Amino acid sequence: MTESKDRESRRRFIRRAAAGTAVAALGGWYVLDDELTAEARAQVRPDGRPRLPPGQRVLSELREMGGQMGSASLSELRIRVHGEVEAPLILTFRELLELPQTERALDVHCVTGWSVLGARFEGVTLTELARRVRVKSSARHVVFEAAHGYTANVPLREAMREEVMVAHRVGGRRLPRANGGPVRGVVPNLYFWKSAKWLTGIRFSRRDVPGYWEVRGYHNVGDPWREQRYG
Ligand SMILES: Nc1nc2c(c(=O)[nH]1)N[C@H]1C(S)=C(S)[C@@H](COP(=O)(O)O)O[C@H]1N2
Ligand SMILES: [Mo]
Repeated sequence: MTESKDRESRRRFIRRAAAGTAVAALGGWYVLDDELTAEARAQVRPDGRPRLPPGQRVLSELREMGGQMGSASLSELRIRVHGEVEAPLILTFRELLELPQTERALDVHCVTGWSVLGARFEGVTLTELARRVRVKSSARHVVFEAAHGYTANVPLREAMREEVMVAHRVGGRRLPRANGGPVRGVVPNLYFWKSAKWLTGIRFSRRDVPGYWEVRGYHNVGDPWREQRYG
């Protein structure tokens, strides 16, 4: 290890320790944080639900959970917004950036038991996209479509909540490729598998179409507060 790298990792350690964060190296800096977990357990969200859903513990930052990555190319990226809509769209990355942008601190909850609190995602809200394509009244579901055929189904009502977005930045920088960059869906009020990485499309649908994990035993809806983990 070079001296500067050593110094950098020591600085990181000190920063975290000062923030009261338990630090352990587990293939990186991923730590289930008992203090943050206890803090979050004492908090209530504006909607009256506990900040931390049952059975979850807090991780200090987003972890890379794998999956079959999509292309890293920004120039070739296309996001199709289609299905049960009056005016389907195919957005380039540049066009996505030209739409009204939203930044939100969001909590995400993985079905395996970790949560990340207050990750600052930036992107375009789903309601904004829905407005532009003029979703038909017959639509009832949204299918998030991603590279290599990964999909995640979300009831339209959930997808139209104001915090649901198509994100291209997190924590003030480009969304890392391992976390779904260039673009991912973020559906914070459902388990994190519903937040499709390497997004290629948003399809509005009349019918419910169970997605990649939903046909492999995960719950069809996936509400963390009801612990809808497995179907
Ligand atoms: N395209 C795609 N999206 C995906 C997945 C995947 O395998 N492929 N895994 C899901 C699961 S199970 C989780 S927990 C989160 C993990 O996101 P992260 O790697 O940014 O933590 O992405 C979700 N989105
Ligand atoms: Mo997951």
